[in-house]
Amino acid sequence: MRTIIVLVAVLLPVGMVLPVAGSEPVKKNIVFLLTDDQRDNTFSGMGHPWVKTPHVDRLMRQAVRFSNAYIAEPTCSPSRVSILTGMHERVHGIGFTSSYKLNERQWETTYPALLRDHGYHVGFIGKIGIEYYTFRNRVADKFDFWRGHNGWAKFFHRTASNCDMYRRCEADIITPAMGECIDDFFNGIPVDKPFCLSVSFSVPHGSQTKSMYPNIPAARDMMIPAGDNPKLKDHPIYGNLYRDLKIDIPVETGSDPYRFIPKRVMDQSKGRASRTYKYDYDPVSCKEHHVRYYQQITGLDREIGELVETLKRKRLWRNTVIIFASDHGLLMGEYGMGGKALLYDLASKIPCFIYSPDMKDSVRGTTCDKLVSSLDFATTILDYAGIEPPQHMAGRSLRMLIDNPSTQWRTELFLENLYTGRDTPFSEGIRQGDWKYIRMFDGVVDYGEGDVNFAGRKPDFEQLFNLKEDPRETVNLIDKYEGSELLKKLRHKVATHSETLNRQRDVYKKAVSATARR
Ligand SMILES: [Ca+2]
Repeated sequence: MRTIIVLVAVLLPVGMVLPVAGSEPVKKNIVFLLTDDQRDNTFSGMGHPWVKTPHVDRLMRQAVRFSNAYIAEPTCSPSRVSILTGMHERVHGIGFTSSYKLNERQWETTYPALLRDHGYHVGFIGKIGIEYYTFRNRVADKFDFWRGHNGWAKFFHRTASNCDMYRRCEADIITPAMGECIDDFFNGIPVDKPFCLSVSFSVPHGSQTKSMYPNIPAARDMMIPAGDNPKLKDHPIYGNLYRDLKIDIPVETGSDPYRFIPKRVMDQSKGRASRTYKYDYDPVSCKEHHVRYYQQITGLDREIGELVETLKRKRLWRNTVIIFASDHGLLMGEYGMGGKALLYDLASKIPCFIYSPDMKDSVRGTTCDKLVSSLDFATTILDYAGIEPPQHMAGRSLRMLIDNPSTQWRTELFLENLYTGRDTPFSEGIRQGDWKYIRMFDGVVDYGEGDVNFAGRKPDFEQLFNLKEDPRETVNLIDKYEGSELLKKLRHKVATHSETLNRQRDVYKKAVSATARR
C-alpha cells in the first residue's frame, strides 16, 4: 500500500488533483493575470501596429479574446475591489474617495476567499491595492502564498519602501522580479489541491514616473530617454527598444483639454495634469511615455511566456485556466489629457482573453464582441472552480460565452467612475449597440450615499458618442440628439441602473454590516 502511495506522489504532477472513483471531477487550476493601466489593443496579437508581444500572441491564438471588455471602475484600487468582489464600487463602497472600507464579512465573499474555503491553494503576487483602507499589513494572512504589496511598485523595486516582498529576488526590475515570484509559487504548490494564482503586475503603470531616475524630479524624468540611464542602456527591452520607430503620438497631445470636457467640470490644474504623474504632456514627454509604456508591455510578455512554459513543464497546462485582464486603461495625450477615471474607451476598456484547456478547437483564437464587465471575472473564476457565486455578485460567467458563443448575453452595460480626486467628476454611462451615453456630476471627495444619489439632478455635463462612426469618441453628439427618442431612452437607462444600484447598496451594506473608514 505504501508503495502505491509513493508512486502516485511521483507520477502525479503538482496541482493535478487525482480524481477518486465516484468523486467530483478534477478541479481546474486558475491563473488570473491582471495588469495595471494597460489599455485595450496593446498587444501585437490585438492589432497594435508596433509593439512586440510574441508570447501573449501565441497564448491568445489558443484562447478567446473579448474585444468589448469594460472595467467596472476605471481607477486602480476600487477596480481591484470590484474584481475581487464582483460588485460595482457604488455597492461595495470601497474607493480612494469613498467613505467605506472592506470588512471581513465582505472579504469572505471575494473569489480568493471562496476558493480557499473550497480547498484551493490560493496565491497572490503583485499589487493588491486594497490596504489603503483595510487589513493594513494583514492581507498576507488571507492567502496560502503571498508575494504582494500595496500601492504602486517602482520600476527599480529596491528603492521602494512598499516592496520588501521582492528583496529576495535576483532581478532589480519589478516585472522579472514578479516572474521569479511566479516560479516560487509553482515550486511550492501542494499535490493534493487545485490552485488559484492571481498575479497583479504593476506595469505598464510604472512607465511614467521618476522611478527610472530615482534622483531626478518626476517632472523632468519623462524628458530624458530611459535608455540614457546607465543601468538600462544595454537592456534588450528597457534600453532603446522602440526608440528608433516613428511613433504617432495622439494628435491632441498638448492641446486644449477643455474642448472635450469643460474646465468647470474638470479643472486640470487641480492636480490632474501634473501632480503624481506627468500628464501635462508635450510631444517629447508623450513620445517617451509611449516608448516606455510599450517596453513595459514587452517585458510583461516575456514573463507571461515563462509562465506558460512553466505550466507545460510541470504538466499543468491541460488543467489550468488562464484569465487575462487589466485594471483599466489610460489616456496618453488623447483629448489633451493623460490619466484615467473617465469613461472614454481608452480609460475604461481593457484587453481581455481567456484560455481554457477544455474549450472547443473551433473557438480557439476567436474574438467575442459581446459586452463584458470586469465584474464577470469573479463569477467566471468561481464557475471554473465549480463554486456557486454569492448572490451579490453582479457578473456572469464568461465560460458560457466560451462554451456556447451564441449564448443570450447582456446588450447594454452600465459604466461608472466614482473617483473624484484631482477635480475628477462623478461619471455614469451606458454602452448599448453603437452608442455610449455619459453624464457627469460635480465630484465630492469622501462621498457618502447621498452624494451618489443623482435622482432628479441635472447633469453638469453630458456626452453622446456613436462608436461605430466615431471610435475615437471625439464628436460629442449630445446637442444634435437633444429631444430625440434615442437620447431620452439612454438617459432613462442610466438613471434606472444608477437608482437600482443605490437600492442594492443599501440592502448589501446592512447584510454585511459595512464599516465606514472615516
Ligand atoms: Ca491602475
